[in-house]
Amino acid sequence: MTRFDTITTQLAAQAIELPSWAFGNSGTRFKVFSTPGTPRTIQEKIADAAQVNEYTGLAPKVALHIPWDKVDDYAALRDYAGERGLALGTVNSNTFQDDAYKFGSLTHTDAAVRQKAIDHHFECIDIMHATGSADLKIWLADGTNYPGQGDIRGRQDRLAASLGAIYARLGDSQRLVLEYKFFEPAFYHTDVPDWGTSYAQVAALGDKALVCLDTGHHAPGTNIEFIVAQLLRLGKLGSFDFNSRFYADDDLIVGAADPFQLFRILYEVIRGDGFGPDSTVAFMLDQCHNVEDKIPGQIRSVLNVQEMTARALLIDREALTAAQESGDVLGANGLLMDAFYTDVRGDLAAWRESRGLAADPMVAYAASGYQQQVAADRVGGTQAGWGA
Ligand code: AOS
Ligand code: ZN
Ligand code: ZN
Repeated sequence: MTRFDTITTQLAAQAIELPSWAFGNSGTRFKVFSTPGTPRTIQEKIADAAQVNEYTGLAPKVALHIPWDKVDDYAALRDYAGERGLALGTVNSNTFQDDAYKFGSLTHTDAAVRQKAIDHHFECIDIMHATGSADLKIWLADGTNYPGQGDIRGRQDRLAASLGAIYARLGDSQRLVLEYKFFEPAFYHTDVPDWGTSYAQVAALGDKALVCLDTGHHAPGTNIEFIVAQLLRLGKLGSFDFNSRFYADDDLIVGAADPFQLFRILYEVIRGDGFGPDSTVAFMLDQCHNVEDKIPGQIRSVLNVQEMTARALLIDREALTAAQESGDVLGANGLLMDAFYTDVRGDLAAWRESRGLAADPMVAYAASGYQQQVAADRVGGTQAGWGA
């Protein structure tokens, strides 16, 4: 197996983008619990995200959600983040909370509604220019609940036209990533249900349009690493929304439900050159913390990604190829499992310390007193956005 000390340069380059909404209160349709110290503003969310980066060295960017994170002065917000060692990352659009979008946004039959949704994306692109963000992420709630409710083919055509208008507005160094999801809030069909549809739509747009893969948006049993391999092969994997699911779009801590799946995904990312200094694949979290503390929840999440990345980097790829090509089924499987079963926590802790970071970021954060301080300072933390 590959030695840990040979993978540290690769590990040092890892960067994971945090979602601003992970720091706000969130929940289910049954109850939104609040936690003491929840941020009241985007500035406070950024301050909390800076804590995650301070203790892990893994999270130098924060993704924004418009309109939840709307401010008057985005350049000032960029400076505010910069002073805390962070950059502003992906801008997430929102066409799922206005009454006008009840029957669709970019796919709506009414041109005026489509234009409203397109204009919202133009606004997001303007914001990206001010924040220095590279990616516009589009996730659509568009879909239908009943067979016959909508013209599923016509909606695809209107989606293509709307995306074309948005794409034409992108700056040279900006990208559009289109996220797919096979259910919810619509249940009979969604307009971007799977990677194939997202791929078909973005391929028609051009090089600056790519697919966003949210790990929680697949049916149980889906071989997600295969999708990763295929999209990388096609040069169309733009970004990840990492999270865990047990049943639906749970948005739980990445690596919590199935660390082995995360390991397999990361192996295909590494193998397909989706990881490393030359990679253009953005690693993002798309999570919410309903009952656990949010900052430690995010710290645990980025550490889980780091840990599984380390294990995936340990795979002896040469030996694996040799075993695969010689038909050594169990030998090949054994090489993969050896790396997966390797406990890298001790090595990672020692390596962190050698870089001036805390050996155990969870413990160091808990001991810092930040949580108690914000709980005392902040009164009336706001919801992340859902059901607001
Ligand atoms: C929704 O299910 C998606 O996963 C999104 O990525 C969404 O944009 C995110 O939850 C913030 O709105
Ligand atoms: Zn997502
Ligand atoms: Zn989701």
